[in-house]
Amino acid sequence: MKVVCLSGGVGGAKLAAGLHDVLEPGELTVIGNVGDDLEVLGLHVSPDLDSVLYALAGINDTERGWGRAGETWETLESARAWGGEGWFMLGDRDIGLHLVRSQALRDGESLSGITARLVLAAGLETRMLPATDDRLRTQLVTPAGTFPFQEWFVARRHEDEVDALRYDGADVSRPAPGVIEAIEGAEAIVISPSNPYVSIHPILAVPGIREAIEARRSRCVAVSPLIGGRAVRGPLDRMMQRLAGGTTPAHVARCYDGLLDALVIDAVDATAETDGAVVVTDTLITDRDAARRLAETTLEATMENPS
Ligand code: FO1
Repeated sequence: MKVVCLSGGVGGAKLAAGLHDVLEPGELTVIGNVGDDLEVLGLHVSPDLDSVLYALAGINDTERGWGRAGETWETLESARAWGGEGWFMLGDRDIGLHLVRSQALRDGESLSGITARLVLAAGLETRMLPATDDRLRTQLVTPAGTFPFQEWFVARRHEDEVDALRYDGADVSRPAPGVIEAIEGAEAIVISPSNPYVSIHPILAVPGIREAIEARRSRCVAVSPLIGGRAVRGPLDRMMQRLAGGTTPAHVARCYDGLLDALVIDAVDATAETDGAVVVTDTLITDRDAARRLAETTLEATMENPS
């Protein structure tokens, strides 16, 4: 069964790992958000692609949610001591990947090209595609000014309320090679339980991607990132209140207007306001087993007409 998963952030990586486990090798294509990418200490960092790569390979830090397990921070400490930027926590093991990717990009390789090589080096058969090889950067418009994603999220601890978002570069970006073909050839499309505004909308902002999903022949199912109106982690509930006017499953579904055949929601939301078909299950991904169970339920929802 060919499955495409749109993924960003920690929730995306968790569900992608579950899908990876329950599907046959080679059946899954993950399309990852690049709106969070940044250049820091001369390195190109693609946090959302890396979260998926590390989770699939089983080398992710499950406590922190991002980066590698068993991480040390000597290089960053040294850089800080030499007057370098120290606000974005790059671990020693993580930096190894950023060095390889940054060199490849400097040598003219595309982001999708180097991502494919990293996946191969990790021994994975899942396909991982950045939404675009072009420069696309999410900007948060707040009462305190407009900030690139990581500056708002990490440096300013996402404390500023968000009035609007911009996906700089999206209008002139092109889908990375293979993205449209993967969507067109998919037998199921899954939108992971990621923040719609900062993780999924930047993918959909790449011209051609939303249109390809709208024209799908397969079913498209999203997993709600909210449980009982609250984000599992991060600022999504506050953002939804301000930008969408609420945090019910109906508000989540409206973030994906025209794209969904069903929304997978948690049992605690079973009686909340919905908009369209819903599938009710336990959506909290506490470990890899929970990820597999949610992946299976989500795939079932892509195969049948839920009531
Ligand atoms: N998140 C933080 O809250 N603080 C950090 O210093 C930080 C560093 C970091 C380094 C590499 C990486 O792949 C992810 C990192 N993250 C950090 C997570 C990242 O900011 C977010 O999880 C995603 O961008 C949200 O989608």
